[in-house]
Amino acid sequence: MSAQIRATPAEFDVARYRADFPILAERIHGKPLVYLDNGASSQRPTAVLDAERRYAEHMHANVHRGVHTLSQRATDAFEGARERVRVFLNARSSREIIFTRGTTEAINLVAQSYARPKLAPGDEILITWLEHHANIVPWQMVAAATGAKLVVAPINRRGELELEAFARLLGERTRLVATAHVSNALGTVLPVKEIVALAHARNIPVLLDGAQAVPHTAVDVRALDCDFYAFSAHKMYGPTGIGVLYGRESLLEAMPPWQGGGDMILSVSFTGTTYNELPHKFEAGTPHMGGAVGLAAAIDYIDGIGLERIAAYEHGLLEYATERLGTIEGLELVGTARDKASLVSFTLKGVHPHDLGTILDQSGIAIRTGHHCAMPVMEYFGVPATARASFAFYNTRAEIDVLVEAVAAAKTLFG
Ligand code: 7TS
Repeated sequence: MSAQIRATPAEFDVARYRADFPILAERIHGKPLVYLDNGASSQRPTAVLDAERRYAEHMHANVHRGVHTLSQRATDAFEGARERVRVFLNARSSREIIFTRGTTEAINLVAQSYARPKLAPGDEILITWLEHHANIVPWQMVAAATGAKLVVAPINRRGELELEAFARLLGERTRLVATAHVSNALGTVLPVKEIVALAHARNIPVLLDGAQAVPHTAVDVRALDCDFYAFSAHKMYGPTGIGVLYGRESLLEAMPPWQGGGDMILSVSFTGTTYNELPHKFEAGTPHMGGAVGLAAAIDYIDGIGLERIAAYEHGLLEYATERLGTIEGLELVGTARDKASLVSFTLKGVHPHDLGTILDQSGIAIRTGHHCAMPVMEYFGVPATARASFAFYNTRAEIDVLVEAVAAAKTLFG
């Protein structure tokens, strides 16, 4: 991610931050854990674990329904977390913050509740070639149900979106643009401000999949001017099972609920049901209150370090890893965008990524191998899979050295 501030390791007290993450002290096969699978799920600091535990020990009851003290505490904690997310995203109102199970559910909500009722045969949804399956399949599903078409904007060999081609694909029939903010398979940072401006010039709303962006960069939904923004807590040092859909209030207001049940209604009778107000209209059933509290704690934790400093430090890790991995013969980077978040995807001649992943695990190194739920990206680059090391601010150059040595050793073994 482009960084204005350059933080050297000396200015960024990574040892101190590492101490906040108990799991980083684990040993795997007798070796210190080198956790480089943050793109799949990041680890949780004590501050988050403590917040979840405090909630369970002192606040838990069901929300929005009891008059008893614990129910009020739980409601306050849950709604407090919503307000924390609002501030984090700089949204205008907490009515625009919907808690979901994660990015996947947030995108499905927009697909089913915003897109599906609007789409007619021949209408188009525009995505890009580098999307995670979570930002492909929900659109294929609504397209199949409505006769709409999925249109895919191309990328180039560096793994960057071809912005001019994207602009040309915005047409009379485009009803929605849905694109990643940062690609999980390649690390590419997309020019989301330009994307939004191009789409808005034609009155087309834009959904941004921010799953891989929020841990690495400050997101301001008002500055981005996007209409929907989705992310998961578990990729930003929070718990699993909780995520967020930000939606522009005027759009959310006009959308029908997508799941029915408790909490999303004001009154129910057999002659008709009145739906609750935003954001509750989209939160049927008992939500993941402990998760929301954990997410708020993760936001506090990240803010305490500063996303600018995190981005700058991680940028250093990315540059170091790119340079060092580049010295290994037969290693090819997949995804070399000029603006990249801190992950490296690569192939190694003669070694299948899955074998590489298994060998690295023997050295205590956790990376992800496979198609990264982005099969069209693999198809584009003509590879079945890649190995991916994705960095967090708690990773170090010494860990990258361990990775590079283990990859080089694997190459010797197989090569
Ligand atoms: N969008 C992007 C860009 C993602 O990277 C992911 C998860 C999702 C959506 C789905 O998020 P979820 O929390 O709802 O599952 N990406 C990955 C990954 O890269 N490796 O494992 C999961």
